[in-house]
Amino acid sequence: MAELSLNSPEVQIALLVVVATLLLIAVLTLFSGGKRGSAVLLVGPCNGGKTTLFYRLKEGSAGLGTVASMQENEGMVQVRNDKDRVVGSVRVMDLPGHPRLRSKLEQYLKDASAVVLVIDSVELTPNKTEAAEDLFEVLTHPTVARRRTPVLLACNKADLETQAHSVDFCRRTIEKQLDTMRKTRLALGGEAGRALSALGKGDKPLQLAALRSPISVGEISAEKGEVAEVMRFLAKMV
Ligand SMILES: Nc1nc2c(ncn2[C@@H]2O[C@H](COP(=O)(O)OP(=O)(O)OP(=O)(O)O)[C@@H](O)[C@H]2O)c(=O)[nH]1
Ligand SMILES: [Mg+2]
Repeated sequence: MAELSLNSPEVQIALLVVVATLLLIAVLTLFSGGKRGSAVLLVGPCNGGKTTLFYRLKEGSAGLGTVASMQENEGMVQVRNDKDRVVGSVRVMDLPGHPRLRSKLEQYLKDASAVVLVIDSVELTPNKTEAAEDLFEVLTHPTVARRRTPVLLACNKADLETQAHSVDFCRRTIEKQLDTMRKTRLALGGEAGRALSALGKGDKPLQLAALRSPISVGEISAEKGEVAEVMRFLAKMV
């Protein structure tokens, strides 16, 4: 059998094929956003109902959600389809809403497979700035922007029917607030490291439906166990 040397055309072609394949894999990985994160994050202003939702999803009960969280809760949640059949499980993290405890959000977003922004649809107006700030942090996070991490805007406390704002009102309010925030931040500059382009070009009013990360909006009641919108969202992750 003839010996193959590095200079032989067969070896050089084989090497070329290997290098080209590796390059192709690297480019595909880069453009598909790299690996998906491993946890679904529950974020949002204080009192929105994150911890209540966390226990509802994890244990089927409302838990002790009356105390402001001082630290994260983490657990596995069984995901069920519309026929109530278990289709998998996801790791869920409930983060404290208090601004002083929110500094870890940056870190957690690096490993998020999805984000649920829980807002109180009764107390929306006093909390809209904080809610939009959270959404801003999430959407302009470089990893979220690169991976197009899905986001669910969960309008909670829908059981308080006469006081709760409609899903559409919640969406429009957050959209408007985020638009204002984007304008201010663009004008101020100094947002080094943030993927501001994830919020569009700034030449027309911001629309949640047109952003890079897919954003859905749903009405829930964590307390009453009406969390089908969240389950449907989680089912897309498994
Ligand atoms: N009516 C109603 N009340 C709810 C619902 N979900 C949560 N709550 C109440 O809202 C309050 C705050 O709930 P939490 O789950 O502690 O809120 P949180 O977002 O975890 O708050 P922080 O930990 O401070 O960020 C509690 O009194 C809950 O009982 C809901 O769907 N309906
Ligand atoms: Mg909490």
